[in-house]
Amino acid sequence: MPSIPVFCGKDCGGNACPLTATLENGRVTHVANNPAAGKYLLGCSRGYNLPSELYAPDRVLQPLIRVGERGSGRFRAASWEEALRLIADRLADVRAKFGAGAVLNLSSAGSTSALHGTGPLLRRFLNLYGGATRCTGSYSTGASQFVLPYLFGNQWKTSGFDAATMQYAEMIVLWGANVLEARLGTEINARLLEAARRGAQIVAIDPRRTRTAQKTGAWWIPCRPGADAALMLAVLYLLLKDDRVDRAFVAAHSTGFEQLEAYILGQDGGQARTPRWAEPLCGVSAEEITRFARAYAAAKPAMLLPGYSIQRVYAGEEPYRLAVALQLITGNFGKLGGSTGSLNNRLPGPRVGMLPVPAVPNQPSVPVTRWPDAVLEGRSGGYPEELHAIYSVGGNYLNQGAQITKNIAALQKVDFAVCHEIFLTPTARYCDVVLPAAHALEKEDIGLPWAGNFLTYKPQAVPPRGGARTDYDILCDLAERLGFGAQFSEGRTAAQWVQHFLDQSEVPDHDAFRRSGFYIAPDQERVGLADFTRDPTAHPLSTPSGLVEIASERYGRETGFPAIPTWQTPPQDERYPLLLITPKSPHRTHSQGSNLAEIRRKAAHALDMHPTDAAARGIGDGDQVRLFNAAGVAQVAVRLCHALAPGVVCLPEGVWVELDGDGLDTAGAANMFTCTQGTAPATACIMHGVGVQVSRCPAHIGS
Ligand SMILES: Nc1nc2c(c(=O)[nH]1)N[C@H]1C(S)=C(S)[C@@H](COP(=O)(O)OP(=O)(O)OC[C@H]3O[C@@H](n4cnc5c(=O)[nH]c(N)nc54)[C@H](O)[C@@H]3O)O[C@H]1N2
Ligand SMILES: Nc1nc2c(c(=O)[nH]1)N[C@H]1C(S)=C(S)[C@@H](COP(=O)(O)OP(=O)(O)OC[C@H]3O[C@@H](n4cnc5c(=O)[nH]c(N)nc54)[C@H](O)[C@@H]3O)O[C@H]1N2
Ligand SMILES: [Mo]
Repeated sequence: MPSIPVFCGKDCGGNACPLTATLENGRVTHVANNPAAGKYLLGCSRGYNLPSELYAPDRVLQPLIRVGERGSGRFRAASWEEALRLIADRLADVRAKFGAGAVLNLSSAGSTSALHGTGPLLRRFLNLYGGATRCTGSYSTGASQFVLPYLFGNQWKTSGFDAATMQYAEMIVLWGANVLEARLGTEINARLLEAARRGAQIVAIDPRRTRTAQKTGAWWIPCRPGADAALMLAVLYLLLKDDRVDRAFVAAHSTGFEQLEAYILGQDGGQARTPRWAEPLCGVSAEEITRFARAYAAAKPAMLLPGYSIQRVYAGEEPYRLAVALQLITGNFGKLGGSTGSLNNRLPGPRVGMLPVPAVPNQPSVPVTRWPDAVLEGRSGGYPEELHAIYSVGGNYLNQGAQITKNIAALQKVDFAVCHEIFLTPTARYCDVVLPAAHALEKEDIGLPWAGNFLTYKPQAVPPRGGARTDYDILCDLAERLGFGAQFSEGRTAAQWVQHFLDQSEVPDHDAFRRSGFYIAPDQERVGLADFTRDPTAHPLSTPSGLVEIASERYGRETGFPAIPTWQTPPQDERYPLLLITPKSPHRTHSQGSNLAEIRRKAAHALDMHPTDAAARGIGDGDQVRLFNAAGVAQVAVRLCHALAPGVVCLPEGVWVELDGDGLDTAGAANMFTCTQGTAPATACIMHGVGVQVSRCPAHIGS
């Protein structure tokens, strides 16, 4: 059977995993790992599942124009000509009346590849259109990407590590990182399992004892959500008390440590941030904190791998600043087998061309977390524009953005909303026009990995089903109608762009790359900021001091928050005493697959709850419950779970919301409970550690 190289291009923490597709009678029957990529770069179930997505019976296969109320899901089929004419007319109309900034660009990473990346494609299109309002920050790393430049300057972008260097670690601390289920790069899974087999100590600091923790025999430290900063401060306290601080290393590489030290020791007039102080905050006993601090101090080198979860919480800015401090004062920073404590995936990939996005001077923008507020409040709420239209490509913002009820109101308010989609998602249901987008296996492209020094390639495996078209072709056609077709396409077909990107690349043998689908760059053991660490004078950071700024006066000045990382007590509401976490499902990329029967079966959606919390509410395994807070209410089934810190409930993100007439979500969508306020100062989303309450449904509802 012929098989060809592919990758899925999903924003799943892999993005470009090397895969192959087997074809039988013109149909893709099977997706597997690409043997050309060796034993560490492996795909996962989400990639292997591409064919069931491709051939799903409910794919959108023709342009749809809304005929019912927004959200009703009632559309009529339309010709491409009619749908594109309507969109072009409406976009031209909005621009003429209100200016291009009245369109909100809601693109996301449904596809992440070099040409058909949905983010850059829509940005290029809307920037040439005149500069729509764009979203800044990120649902993924909003708080960390805000603070890391204060610590590292521009070099924050090269502060990650290659997964291959995990082989040198004596201890790997997965701090809120569930990498076997929520990938953070293609290679980490195999490397972590290998490290565990070799006898490296794996520590999992997570409110849940995840499969990652179980499979690696990890030491599980169940920290309460949003309390990592307290736990980190207590660990730092012990390192100070035990005199395990590498003072020469700290002095040579950082500034401001003494300010942090004074704070930790309580010389700021506050309490010393001891393990006893942290215990009630993080739910980990002082003895366990002490055991961990001592083991961490003794392990050389120790790699601290912070998940992105620990910054998607109240005051999520602080844990990343403290993770860096921990790696610095233990001397693990910038060393082979250690890490800087930064986001793992911040290292450059191989040189390759990508779709250019032209800049727009003074482009209006809103923090992504607040997009519905910007629509609902406009200038009166301090936002830069009155937003009249929404263009969404490669995202399911209604479902994936915080506070679903607000998102619905925003989508209801605009004059015009359009999206390109594979499926009729909750967001698509609120659009006026839905255009059928081609699937990953229907497009030729170059894959850009989330982390890793390699590239992948895929030819088109099969032509688009039904009337589907690629986002590139759709936007070319619209650009033509709006008068900037030549600028958008630069006269290139999709295939010519791909060749153009290859011509700009470091890939030496294009034919070999096209055949194998895989190119690997020479250096696979890069350590972020290694040069700086070796010689800080010769390779200074671009911070004011040239060093890592543990205390950043600039941060203090610009944000009004303390120059050093501190503990900030989250607000509490006694009506909502349980802390909800909403992690990734291993079976889905975000909301993708929520509509597919097989994935629904595998993902078996339920609210995980500790038996003690359930018993206190008279709830048994499998019972239907109301999960609620001030933002929303859902009905879900409970699954009793011992592998969860008491006081915490867990509802995986991504399930498509299904509202009944009374505003009750009967599906269990995580963002019914989150809100758009965000962290301060980054205005990044808060999706873990959200206060909720659970009550048993009356029998007649549950049965
Ligand atoms: N399967 C799958 N993998 C993915 C994705 C996906 O959709 N599906 N999406 C990708 C994307 S876009 C991103 S940005 C990354 C995000 O990756 P992360 O943000 O790291 O992923 P999460 O699943 O939110 O959280 C990881 C773990 O942190 C735990 N956790 C939650 N809150 C806290 C806390 O406050 N403290 C601590 N210590 N632990 C906490 C959760 O229980 C979970 O086990 O994942 C990528 N990987
Ligand atoms: N409660 C809670 N909410 C979260 C998170 C959380 O941890 N908890 N995680 C957040 C994070 S880290 C992220 S990154 C966001 C992700 O948020 P989104 O990017 O909105 O998530 P997806 O569900 O992956 O949406 C991608 C959409 O693109 C479509 N698509 C796929 N391929 C293509 C294509 O080639 N063309 C077009 N036009 N469409 C395509 C898919 O069908 C899907 O509907 O969610 C955030 N939301
Ligand atoms: Mo993300």
